[in-house]
Amino acid sequence: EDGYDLWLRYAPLDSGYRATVAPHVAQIVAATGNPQVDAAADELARGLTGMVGRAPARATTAPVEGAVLLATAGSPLLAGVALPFERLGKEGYVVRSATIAGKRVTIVAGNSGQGVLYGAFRLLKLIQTRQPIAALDIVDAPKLQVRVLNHWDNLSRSIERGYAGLSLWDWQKLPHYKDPRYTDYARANASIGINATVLNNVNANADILTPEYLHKVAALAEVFRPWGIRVYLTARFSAPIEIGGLKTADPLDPAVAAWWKAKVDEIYGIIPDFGGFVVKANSEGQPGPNDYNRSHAEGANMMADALAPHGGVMMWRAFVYAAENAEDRHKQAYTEFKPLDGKFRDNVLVQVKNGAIDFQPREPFHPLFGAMPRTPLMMEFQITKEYLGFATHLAYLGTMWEEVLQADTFRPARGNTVAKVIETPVDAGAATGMAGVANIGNDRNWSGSQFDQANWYAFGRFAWDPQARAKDIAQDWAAMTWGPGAAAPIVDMMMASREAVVDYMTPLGLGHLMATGHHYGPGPWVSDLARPEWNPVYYHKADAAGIGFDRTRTGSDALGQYAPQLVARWGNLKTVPDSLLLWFHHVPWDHRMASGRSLWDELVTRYDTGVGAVTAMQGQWQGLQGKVDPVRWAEVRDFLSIQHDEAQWWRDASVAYFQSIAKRPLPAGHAPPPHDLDWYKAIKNPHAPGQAE
Ligand code: BDP
Repeated sequence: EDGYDLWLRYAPLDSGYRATVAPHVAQIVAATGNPQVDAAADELARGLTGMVGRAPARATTAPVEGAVLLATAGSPLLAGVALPFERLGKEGYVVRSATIAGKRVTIVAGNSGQGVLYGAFRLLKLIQTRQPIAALDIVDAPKLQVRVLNHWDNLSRSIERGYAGLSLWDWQKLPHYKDPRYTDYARANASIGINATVLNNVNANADILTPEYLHKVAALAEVFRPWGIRVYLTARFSAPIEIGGLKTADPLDPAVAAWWKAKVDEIYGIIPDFGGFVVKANSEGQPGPNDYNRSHAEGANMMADALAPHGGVMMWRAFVYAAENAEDRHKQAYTEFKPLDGKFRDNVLVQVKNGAIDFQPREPFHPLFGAMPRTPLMMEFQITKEYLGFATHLAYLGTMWEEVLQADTFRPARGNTVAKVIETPVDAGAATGMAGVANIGNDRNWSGSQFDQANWYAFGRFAWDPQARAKDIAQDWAAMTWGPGAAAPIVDMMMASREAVVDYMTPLGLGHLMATGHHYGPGPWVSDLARPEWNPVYYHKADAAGIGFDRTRTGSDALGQYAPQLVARWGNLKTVPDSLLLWFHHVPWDHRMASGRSLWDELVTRYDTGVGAVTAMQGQWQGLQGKVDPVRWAEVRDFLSIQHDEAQWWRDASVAYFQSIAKRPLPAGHAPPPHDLDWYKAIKNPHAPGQAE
């Protein structure tokens, strides 16, 4: 095993459990003709063959004792059975044990083929995780409508911030050759409820919208369709100029609107179930409506109007910060978007990043959540670990996502968590969604490491249910991916892993301290980049007096963008959690922490705690030797040793640098960095993967 099979390994069951399953999976009955029901039946057959050891019989009618029945509402197969279709929505399912015409069967039903498909994967998961399946009654439906991966894939097949090889999309061979891997990609996504994919980078190339590429995109859409996945594209705002021959991309120019309308009509002519667009506008050099003194709403609405007649969705990113803007970067998206609340069309989803700044190992939730009650907001998580050690460091992001989703916005009142904000439609017709920046490439193991598969998996689960719990998800993933016997210690490793990264990279609310270019190694000293907010010194503001970014009223007052309850809690040194201390406050080095240590001593202690946590993971993994398959085991062992060395590097470089400013001795029992600061500063990493093109 090399990881290619992901969590869909379908390894043989032990005989005891198999004996309880086999009588309930004797036959698969599915009326054919619905491509998604057919996909469900094929997947079920594949999974059962692997796990039970023999292929179940297939039929279209006449279930035998122990059949699994796959059917949509209204199917004659379900005649006489009352099922709660009204609770399932478009994509939900019921999995229920029942007796039909004297035969015991398991029903997997939905209002659509897609619901049936998700139900089939649920049944497979029950077996993969060794649950009893004799008396099932499960009803489930996704809480969000658009559950989408954002691939940051360039047409050259390089991937921005991707650490798992090249893009899966082999544009040169498409549309003629459809790599079988596209189907496996779609299966994996369907298994976790992902129903949409944006194929290309948010830093977009307009060529994707030319007919040549649209036919290639159509070929992918065709492969994905039976798996319930719609294709979306990023649209470069200046495409009317670049590929349309117009002189302007001004959203209020009728010729521009007409160009987009014709372009969208053309796309739907080629891809009838095309999902829509994602746009990154006026951010990091991308063109946008501000170039013409138009607002983000005017830009988004113009494109949304072109999509609306086809049912298309316009995902407009709120990740904006401008070179000429001296405002704290934390504040800029809120400043720009909050006044636009209620001004976006119904089919616009404003896509808000996790963290006001940029996907750091820990940030407070983005203040836009809860602040735009009349605008559909979708969450954007980064699955690819740009700021958490790429694919080589083991960091399970489920805990981070749960922390953010369960954060209380206190808007309009206590209890309105980020999860509730994104799952509650702002009005009857409004869309909901969650986006994840994909960590997938053409590496055999898809994600660049075995454990990064867990983040892809967890993203799907949270997009299905933002109230899900990281631990439950880790348990399922570990059991399916490594086998139920190995799951418990693996879950322990996963649950502690993200905090370890926080500790050895950016403890106590620090953030964005990465070296130039690659975001991999430490560079807290960097101060020579063109824009102030690209420099780590901008974020930590360490000086002789202390460290941290004063974002209270005496500083940038970014804190003022949150609800008053949070202003009170986070604005007070006595009540702000340690985890956000330096995010919001500039704190004297000798400040007394809850632990009783001085801030300086605490900082050093945290760095060492982080390194120690990686040592602990190495020990836990050692204990799994022989309990999981050898090739994957060895790979993880070796990656953990990379992580250990690099955690130490982060710790040593950071301690050396901050000590040069704090000018305090290390607390007792903490070793000095083995080299001087200049040695760490001299380390360059010019070939770190995943750099921007
Ligand atoms: C930043 C990445 C950059 C992306 C940008 C974005 O470093 O490569 O283009 O996010 O989300 O974190 O647009």
